[in-house]
Amino acid sequence: MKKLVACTTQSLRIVAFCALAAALTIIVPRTTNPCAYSMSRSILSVTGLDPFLITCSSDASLSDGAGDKMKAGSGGPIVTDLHLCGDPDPPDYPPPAPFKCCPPMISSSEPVNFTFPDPAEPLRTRRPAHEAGSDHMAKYRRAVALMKALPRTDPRSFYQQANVHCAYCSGALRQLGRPELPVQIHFTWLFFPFHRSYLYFFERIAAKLLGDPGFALPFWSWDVPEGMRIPDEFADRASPLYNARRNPRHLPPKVLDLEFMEVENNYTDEQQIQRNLWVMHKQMVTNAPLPSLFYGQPYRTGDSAMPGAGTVEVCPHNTMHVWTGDLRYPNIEDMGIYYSSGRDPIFYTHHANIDRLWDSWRHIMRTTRGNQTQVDLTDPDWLDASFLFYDEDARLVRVTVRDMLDADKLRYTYGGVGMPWLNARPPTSPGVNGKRSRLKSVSFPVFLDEAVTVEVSRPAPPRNRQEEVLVVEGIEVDSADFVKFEVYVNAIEYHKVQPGGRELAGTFVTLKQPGEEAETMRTTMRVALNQLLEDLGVEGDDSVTVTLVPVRGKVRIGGLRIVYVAE
Ligand SMILES: [Cu+2]
Repeated sequence: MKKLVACTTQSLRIVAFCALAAALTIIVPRTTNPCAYSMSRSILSVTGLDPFLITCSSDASLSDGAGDKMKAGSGGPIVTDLHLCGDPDPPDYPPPAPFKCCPPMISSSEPVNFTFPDPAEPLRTRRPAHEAGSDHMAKYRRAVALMKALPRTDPRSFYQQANVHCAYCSGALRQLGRPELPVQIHFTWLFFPFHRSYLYFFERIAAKLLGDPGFALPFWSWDVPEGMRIPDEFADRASPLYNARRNPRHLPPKVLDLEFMEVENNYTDEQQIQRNLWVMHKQMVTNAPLPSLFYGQPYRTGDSAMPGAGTVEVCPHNTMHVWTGDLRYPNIEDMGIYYSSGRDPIFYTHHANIDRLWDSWRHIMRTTRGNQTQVDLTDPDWLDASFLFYDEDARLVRVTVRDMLDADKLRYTYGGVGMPWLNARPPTSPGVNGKRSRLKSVSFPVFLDEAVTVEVSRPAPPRNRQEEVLVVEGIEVDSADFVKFEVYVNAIEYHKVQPGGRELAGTFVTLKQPGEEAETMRTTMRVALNQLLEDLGVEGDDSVTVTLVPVRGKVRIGGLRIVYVAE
């Protein structure tokens, strides 16, 4: 926790940063015209990678409805602009090779607004990668080979495609209107739509290079027993899908651990598969009964990065990144850290599964709560948030979240696997709640050096049925580290809970962050309680005991409270 407690250095840096930001505010007029940002353009021109001319967008090309709000300086949808791209924040440990990640600026780099594909286009069916040897895996292999063969200056090359992820999560891209703030698409409500649009263009580029308009990405179905290993194709050293920077202990036939955090467990394959199914059930069903709990927290222009992640992003998304990455590297390249994860061809199949789970979650919500259930967020700052991608013809396209809500309109679907975790409700462990009367009083904030148990009172419920949510507030972690802690409910003797059992209400996991500007990551976590309290048979209690258990890394917790949420 050296960085969290080194207050003096930290404050000096903050003062220096604020002074710089204030100076920037004077030098850089807050306008939607990126040409005004002479400083960021000069930063861009020294990044050195891209030999193309920098062209200036006109105001008109950016007028996607966000411009007026931008002038206010805060609030409004997050809008990105390639002209506001600079050096990424370096990771805390020296990377295996220096890197930059701004997309190339080609002379035609004026964004066009996204248009939907022709409804007559064949529907692409993404299929599971564990069907190794099948045609579609052979096509994916060939597509990656073709992308790798393109020159690095081509925005459709594998090198540049990998850099897209880096640019959107390593501090390289800045918020239009607030250039002192990075665009970070993780730990926010942008997580699902950003990655959907990223894969959409990646897939179409692959299809074009293959000359196969029906090409569909395979997905790594790590949530179903047959898919709970690295698919064989990725482990073939002769394949372009191979990546040397993966955990050598996790090659097939090793069964994956959806809650992995650096330490191997000694479960049998059967136990591991069962626990993986419980994790899936918690993250997809019981912990995600509301859109905000599934998608993540609001993130608008002017906001600090990483306000809070949705259930699936934290786990299994983050945990699978760490499980796949190579622990012999201190940053866990390639998959275990944001800047390099797109370099591993398995990333796109991992995220296709995340994207599939987005659709699965909507399906579950509609089948359990009725077709009229509102499954998408309705906030215009979510719907109008926009990202830039190069398409299969190397045209720069501005795409909004609103464009990405209907996979059918995007002409793709998923097939080949079911939801075996749908009814995999984890077991309870009776008699683990010890004696509340012996609890020590806790004053927040607390450093999680050891497990902390707190009695949290439940406010009087509103008359209409709403979701009761435990909010873990003011979480602070050292960005240089990756961190995991667990949240148990009514399990003071948490070590007696069956691994993966019901009292383990939630798991918090971060990936390592780039350093510099954000040495401390501040975020929040939310745990849905209705189903949990029903399963534990304690719906009538006035309070619950919450035990926070550190697993990996150092973390400070600002407080705990219970709220009721209606959506
Ligand atoms: Cu990811």
